Amino acid sequence: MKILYAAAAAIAALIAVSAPGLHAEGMKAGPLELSDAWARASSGHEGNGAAYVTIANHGGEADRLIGAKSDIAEKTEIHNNLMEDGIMKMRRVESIDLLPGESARLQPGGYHIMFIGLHKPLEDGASFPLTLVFEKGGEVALEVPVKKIGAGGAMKMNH
Ligand SMILES: [Cu+2]
Repeated sequence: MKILYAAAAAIAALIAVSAPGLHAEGMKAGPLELSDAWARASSGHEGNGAAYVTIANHGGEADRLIGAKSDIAEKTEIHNNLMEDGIMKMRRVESIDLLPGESARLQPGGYHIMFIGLHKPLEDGASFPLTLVFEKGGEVALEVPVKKIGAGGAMKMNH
């Protein structure tokens, strides 16, 4: 199954590179479908970055996102944003549940893939490879386009 996933990821990466405008179409990896992957462009002095993706589980069994890997930063972690004493804080989490028939949406203000210690800024219009690790689905590689911070996206990041 691993080989199938790798092939699907390679094809999806090719599509992402050749047609950067086509990101509404999800990328299938077994019962999982990844769509709307993007990362926030970082400014020059910012050491951290974040990426977002929607993960749909079309299968009959639950799976879990248990990790993420990239070589753009010293550490790549799964995080969640939580409101604590009226302040938005981020916490590292071990996993994100992917229930059958449901979608987990990683988005600003909620779950995200965190890059700690970026080797270089994430520039608008660029893209980079990210590998998501699933408990049952194994490793799935995708290409993440970098986009400018949108309106309302300037959330303070407190670790
Ligand atoms: Cu974070």
